[in-house]
Amino acid sequence: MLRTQVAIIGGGPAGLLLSQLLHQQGITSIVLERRPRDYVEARIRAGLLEQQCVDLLVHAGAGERLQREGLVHGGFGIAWQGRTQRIDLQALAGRSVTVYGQTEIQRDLGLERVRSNGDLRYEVNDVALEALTERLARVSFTQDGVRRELACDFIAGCDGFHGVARRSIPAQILRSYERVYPCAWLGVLAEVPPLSDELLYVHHARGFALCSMRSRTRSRYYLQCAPDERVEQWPDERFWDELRARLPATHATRLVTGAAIDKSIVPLRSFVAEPMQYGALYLAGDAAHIVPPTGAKGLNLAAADVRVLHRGLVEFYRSGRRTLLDEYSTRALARVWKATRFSWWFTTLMHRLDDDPFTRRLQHAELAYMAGSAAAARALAENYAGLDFDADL
Ligand code: FAS
Ligand code: PHB
Repeated sequence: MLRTQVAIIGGGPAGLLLSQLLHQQGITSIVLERRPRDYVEARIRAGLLEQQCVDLLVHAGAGERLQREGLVHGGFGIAWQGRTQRIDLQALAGRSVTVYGQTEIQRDLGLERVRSNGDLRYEVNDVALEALTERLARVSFTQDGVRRELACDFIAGCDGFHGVARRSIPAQILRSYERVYPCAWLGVLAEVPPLSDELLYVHHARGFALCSMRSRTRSRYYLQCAPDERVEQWPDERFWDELRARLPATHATRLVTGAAIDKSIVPLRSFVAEPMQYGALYLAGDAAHIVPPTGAKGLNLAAADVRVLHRGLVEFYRSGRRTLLDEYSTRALARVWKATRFSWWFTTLMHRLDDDPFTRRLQHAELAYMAGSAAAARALAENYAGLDFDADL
């Protein structure tokens, strides 16, 4: 029987960041990841980080390349009906954001864990959680065809939306809240210079569009599409034509196109599971909550969960006290619901979710109001840049 202090299910950003932060405090962990390492490191997802998330990665010792190569943005643009407004994050919220791909964060954390002899096990199967309410919890899994058992004090469920951890909480205890949006995002990555120095969020009658980037030579674009569409229906030319059609004329002329090096479609949903703790099991990241990517909150929320959880574990192993651990679910959910509200609001404002002309008028009126109201622009900036970690309750 293997033994560790914290068993971590899932080697995504939440799992690796937790494992690294615990290591820094002398707390042992074993990370169980079902996919191969190169698959996890190649998965194209987030690209925008709150300053507090950057600070946490730096604190974890995985921020050196991020600080060197990340693109710091003091604002972003919103376009609608041919108009463009800049949201000055620095002036309105006193904070900037950083563009740095999740693939890079995954690689940096993976390297840091290997450098400090972290116990990361990739390609494990059939992870099962047991004895969650007993003194020692147990995790069983298959590695290289051998069934193994792991005894631990705590289990961190960092295995994403489709993982096993959340499903290990008894149905009579777990409550789920969900909103599924009638659209998806078609994302393209291309080795072409970005359209502008900052991100641009586009509200258009044909649907939402987002112009983002990964570097000064690599761009990331998203188009709102129908939830049942498939990538095969979107050859590169159709993608660029549709993007150009949704951009303000000034931006459309500057668009540089090229072959897509990655193309994917993700459904849009808001999902929150409560509680985020059951016995020795603590859920963090997408295992407990999903937000539509419009507000760029998914990865940032995962980091915020991990911050609260690792503090609780450190308090426990240092003093035996469980105060922060007992408050974990309440603290984490307070932030999760604020980010869920913000992501729902920004998605509803910027997407074409119905064909009702009244809705359209409301969206335009809210965008025009925001263009003329510092208070409204500040509310957007505060949420987008990230609410204070310590104001979570
Ligand atoms: P992950 O899903 O990343 O990791 C979970 C891991 O657990 C995976 O590696 C999985 O293989 C593993 N696993 C699952 N089941 C298992 C099992 N039974 N046993 C062992 N391992 C198991 N967020 C932002 O903040 N900003 C953005 O700009 C942004 N853009 C996004 C764009 C897209 C297209 C998508 C899809 C998401 C985006 N997100 C964004 C959200 C995204 O970044 C997630 O929030 C983030 O990956 C969450 O990290 P984890 O909680 O670690 O979950
Ligand atoms: C991205 O670059 O992938 C990205 C940026 C901002 C978002 C969503 C995705 O809101």
